[in-house]
Amino acid sequence: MTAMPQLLTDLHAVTMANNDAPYGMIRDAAIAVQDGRVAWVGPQADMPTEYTGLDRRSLGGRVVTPGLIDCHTHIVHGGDRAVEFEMRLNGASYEEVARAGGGIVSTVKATRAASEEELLQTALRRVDVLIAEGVTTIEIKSGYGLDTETELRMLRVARAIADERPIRVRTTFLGAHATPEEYAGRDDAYIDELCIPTLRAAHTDGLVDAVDGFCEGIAFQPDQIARVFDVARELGLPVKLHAEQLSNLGGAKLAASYGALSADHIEYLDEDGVRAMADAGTVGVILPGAFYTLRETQQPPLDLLRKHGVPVALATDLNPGTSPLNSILLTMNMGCTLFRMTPEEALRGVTQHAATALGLTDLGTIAPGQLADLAVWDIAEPAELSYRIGFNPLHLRITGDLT
Ligand code: DI6
Ligand code: FE
Repeated sequence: MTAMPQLLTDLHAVTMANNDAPYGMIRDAAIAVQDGRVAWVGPQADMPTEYTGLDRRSLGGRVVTPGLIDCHTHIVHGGDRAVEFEMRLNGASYEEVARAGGGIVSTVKATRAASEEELLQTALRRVDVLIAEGVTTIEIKSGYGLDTETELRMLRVARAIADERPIRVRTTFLGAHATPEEYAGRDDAYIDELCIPTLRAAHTDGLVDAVDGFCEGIAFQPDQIARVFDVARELGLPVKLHAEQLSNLGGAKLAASYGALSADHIEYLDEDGVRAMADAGTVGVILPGAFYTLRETQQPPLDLLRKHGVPVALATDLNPGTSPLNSILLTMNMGCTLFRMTPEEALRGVTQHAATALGLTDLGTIAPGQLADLAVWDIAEPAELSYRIGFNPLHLRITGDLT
């Protein structure tokens, strides 16, 4: 479908493109949109005459940013873990919670039991909350099925979300998330006999945009992740990794050696790993929701990431266990308050750098040729997006060629 060309006027463009101004800000700007892409952006007074005849829409002096991108979610899953949350706060030990069927296995059980339609409807309620905050692109992982049928079902639901709502979806295969009960004590067999064949099947069905794993003492070892990544490479799929969340197993370095799009969590990342990420162009994805929920105290090494020029993204990690965080705006606030990111870094983390973490080159900035995914805000300064807690100033969301 070809959208009508449009001229957005009377706005302040927070382009996040690399011009000399903070935030790539252009005040008193206009944006020309043609065929769902930005045709021109600049000071309204300098607008080329070829655009002056387009259908005008005044934005009344509001601030326009790129549409926000949540580059790490587990938004498709069955059930929730509220009772487990309550048990723990009433003093139950980890073992007691596990004996009562809690933890990641409870989400696997609930996800396996849920129909495709149930998974879709529950995910859409969460997606709609993000859409209301100006999110226009979302990444969605599998990883709560851990059997072939349910992993494929999760990925089909993730794809279906893009048919149900005007949002772009990138799918990530996360079969290497945990070992299911039926393979207890046989992690290697799970990887070789179930995870990898399921990845191949999901790829054959066109359901996979990237491949992820959970590299951790309580999950999979680097050599097991490497076997999954070898298959991803063979299939031509980019990789990313949950790395250095609870300990340092050298996951980020491993991921970088496969040219990973991103290494995520990274609280325990060291300078060696940061260097490897810088060399490979791997984005560091910071997930304050999991840090907060787990009451972690080890800070991700932002100064080292800055020193070596590693782009940093921010995401919700929206999942029922360690990050029931359904807000990209609160995620930005947490990035600033918990980790001392600047509001500009936080906004870059959910726009330009989030796009890079997903391998998307035509999203995340407002510039000629980019998809015209935009968020229009009732604010005067971009820092307000990170500053307020529990306040949503979205005025309007525009999604390029999507309807
Ligand atoms: N990182 C985490 O913290 C979890 N998964 C992951 O990759 C936990 C997921 C869960 O508890 O459901
Ligand atoms: Fe995660």
